Amino acid sequence: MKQYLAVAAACLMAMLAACSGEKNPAGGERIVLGFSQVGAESEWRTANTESIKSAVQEAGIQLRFSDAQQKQENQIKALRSFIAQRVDVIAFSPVVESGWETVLREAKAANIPVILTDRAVKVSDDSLYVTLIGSDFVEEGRKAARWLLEQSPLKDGTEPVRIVELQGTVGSAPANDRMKGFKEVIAANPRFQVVRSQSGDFTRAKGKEVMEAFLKAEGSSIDVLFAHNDDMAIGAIQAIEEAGLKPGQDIVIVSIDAVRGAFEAMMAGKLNVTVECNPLLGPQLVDAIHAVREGRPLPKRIVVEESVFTREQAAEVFPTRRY
Ligand code: GZL
Repeated sequence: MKQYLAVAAACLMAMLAACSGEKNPAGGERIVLGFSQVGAESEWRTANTESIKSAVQEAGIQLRFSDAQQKQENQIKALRSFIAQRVDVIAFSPVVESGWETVLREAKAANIPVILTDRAVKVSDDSLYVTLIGSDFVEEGRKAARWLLEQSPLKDGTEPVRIVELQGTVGSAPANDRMKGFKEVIAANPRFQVVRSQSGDFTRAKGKEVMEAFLKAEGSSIDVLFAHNDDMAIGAIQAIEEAGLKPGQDIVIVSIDAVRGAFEAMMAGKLNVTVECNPLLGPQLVDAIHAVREGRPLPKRIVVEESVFTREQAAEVFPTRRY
């Protein structure tokens, strides 16, 4: 009986392997990865997608890619489709933190490991995913506030410093955590107060639109803009200039991501500082996929190292930037 079961199991594995894709260049069974990406909302996201696609291709992994256009329902549909296709591994960058428990349980029931890239999920059972590869967004928010309190032109003086905040996508881990880290550090100096805070959804267009509303409401009393990403900061810069004010001077601007557009704005004197958020997660995702397939243990959290770049450094650093 035992022999019969062993043969049956081997046949089943061979069938599953056969339907999961062709041979890889090395001659083994080609790994099939289902990847659900948030969208294409920012320079950061474009660089993140390029890093993942090129690393996966270089590793000979077959990629099934889905762009959710920043909609959670599209990501859930994509994950269900990957489960139905019986891919070997699922990876995704969750557009928001909550609402994943059911579909992640379906993936677990189908014995398909799930790797999170970039953003976290809130679930009751963290065995529903293997690991999260991404930045510490709370620390990014802290770094932005520390620059403001310790290095910005406003660090000295007695006058109140009025801050407006462009939040990322509502409910997303980077928006929640960057806000948390920023607030935690500015609480040390009561001169610094966030007077308005609203989501610009991580896009240039929405960032400009919300900054226009801030300027209409607050006029020239705004001292600082804290933007959760460079794309919203770049949109806001346009609004500030159209209001006849000088971005980076009349309004100090601190942002996050450190994408190419931010360096160009800093070199033009229109952005004061950007906190790096590294999107080049492709190689680490491939390493995690191989570890999962080979049964090697992985830490629950793989954090990427990051810096802070000021306007004064921009010209020197820009040629070395990879995204
Ligand atoms: C951060 C990432 C954020 C970026 C934005 O890891 O999730 O989403 O900061 C992007 O530019 O849209």
